[in-house]
Amino acid sequence: MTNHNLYLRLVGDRFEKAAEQPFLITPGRLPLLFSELHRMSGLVAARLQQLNVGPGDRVMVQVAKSPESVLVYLACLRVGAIYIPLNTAYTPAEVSYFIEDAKPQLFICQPGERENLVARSKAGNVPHTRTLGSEGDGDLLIDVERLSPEVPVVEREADDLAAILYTSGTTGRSKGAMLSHHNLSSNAQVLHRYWQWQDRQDVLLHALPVFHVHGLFVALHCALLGQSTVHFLARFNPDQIIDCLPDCTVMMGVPTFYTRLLNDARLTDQLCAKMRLFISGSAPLLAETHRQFEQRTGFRILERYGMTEAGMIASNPYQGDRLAGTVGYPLPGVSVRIADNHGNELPRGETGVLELKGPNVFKGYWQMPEKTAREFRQGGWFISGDNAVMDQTGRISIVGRARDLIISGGYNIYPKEIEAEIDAIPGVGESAVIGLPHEDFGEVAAAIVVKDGSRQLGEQQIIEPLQGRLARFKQPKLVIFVDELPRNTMGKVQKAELRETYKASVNRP
Ligand code: MCA
Ligand code: AMP
Repeated sequence: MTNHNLYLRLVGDRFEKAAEQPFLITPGRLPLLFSELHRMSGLVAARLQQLNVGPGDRVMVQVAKSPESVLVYLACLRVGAIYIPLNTAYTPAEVSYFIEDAKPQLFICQPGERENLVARSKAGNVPHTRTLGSEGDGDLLIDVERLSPEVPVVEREADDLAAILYTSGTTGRSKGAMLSHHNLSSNAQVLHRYWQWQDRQDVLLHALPVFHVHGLFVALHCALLGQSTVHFLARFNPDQIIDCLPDCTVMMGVPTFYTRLLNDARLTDQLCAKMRLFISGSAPLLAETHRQFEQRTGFRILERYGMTEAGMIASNPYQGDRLAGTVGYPLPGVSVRIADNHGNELPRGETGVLELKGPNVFKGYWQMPEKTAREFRQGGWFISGDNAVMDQTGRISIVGRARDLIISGGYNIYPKEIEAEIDAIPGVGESAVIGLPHEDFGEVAAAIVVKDGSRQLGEQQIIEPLQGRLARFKQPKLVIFVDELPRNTMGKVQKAELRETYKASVNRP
């Protein structure tokens, strides 16, 4: 049997004879070298085995971005475990749900969160809880050097799961998108070719979080396939970005990265002299940002489109027109069609829901077969939930969302989840959470609240109870009280009308 384990493609023993080339350069730390990658992921894999983590077991991870966190990911692949990264902003209450749902064999959290989370792990019957800090500290890796790194790469079939990434749902309940070894390796190989990755020469600027597809798979997989050195920054810090840019050739970011860089006078064409490619995705890039960026640096940002359930789906061409406001063409091997609400393909030029098929499309939602079935059309087309239009040449523009979703600084916020929390606050009659334009984050969540008259309510009485229940980025940045919500004749809340009414309410960060 062919071993489809993604680890073999990404690392294997490909780099053992590599010269001392850095893989991850992290400020203030010694670089993690390519030549060390197989041995070090072997040590972590040996630790996982000591904790009885084997093929098919889930390893849930809520840790700071660090070279060690990448080693944990690679070690999971190597032993055939399923990697489940969580946003570090999630509260213990949110994490409890994921633990309950995924039933991990091992949960790894930040050392400072241990107290908060061990009880949750126990309640969820997680056999092992360990800690990992941003410097590799914590108890996960204690004495790991004493173990043998000779851990074989477990045989995996193409459809075996490599990772589960949680994505919120329109019902408010998070769903685990199951991604197979083949989903991830096929997408990585396509991107590596499509963006003309320069093997051993590209240097990647990485300031994205590593718990989402963008920072974890798109960026790191391309770097591994291309044996690229990565400036691996904990977060988007303008000073560090400006410091690193002269040494880099590729940057991937969400639109907020680009608007923030444009607000920094230090961004010049000279600073980007070595750069080859700026890529944007996860949220719509404004045409104005595209234009200003080109004016300032000479680079036309390459915008691409993807989603957790399918990795990357479409991209502007590497060579050829990178058009602002479009996400380019379906990637090789990916089929895209624009359909009406019943799954009938629409003629070019008409707006409808984007549906897709291809080796990148996930295996379904973890333990939700019915939900999974509802998201696919006959013939295997996955319904993306994005509204789009395709021109005569096949070029795609995303024009809106069929589902109720806010994208803030590249993070998804599902209004339903926030509304459920707000509606539970005493004194609230009902609420509607909408996305409003915001200069820095693109859009942010705002809550429109109707009181029930039983008690005095101000903004603080709405926000306060959300602390500890919802991650900060999901919490409304503005609360507006109204007498009633606008509804249509069917009784449905008219969110478009609310968005229009309050569109200028939050603007500056
Ligand atoms: C932080 N805050 C936010 C956000 N980020 N609020 C709304 N939206 C956000 N995205 C809040 C914090 O809770 C805090 O609130 C305050 O803003 C400042 O937080 P800080 O951590 O300093 O913010 P930052 O470091 O400046 O981060 C902003 C950021 C970051 C750089 C835009 O959110 C980011 O890296 N986003 C990228 C997300 C991403 O990778 N998305 C890809 C997923 P307070 O002060 O009140 O406590 S999508 C995907 O993977 C698909 C497949 C795709 O197509 O790529
Ligand atoms: P996620 O579920 O976090 O993977 O987010 C995926 C969603 O992000 C997609 O369904 C789109 O709505 C949005 N998205 C990603 N890339 C783009 C883009 N380039 N333009 C517009 N929306 C995007």
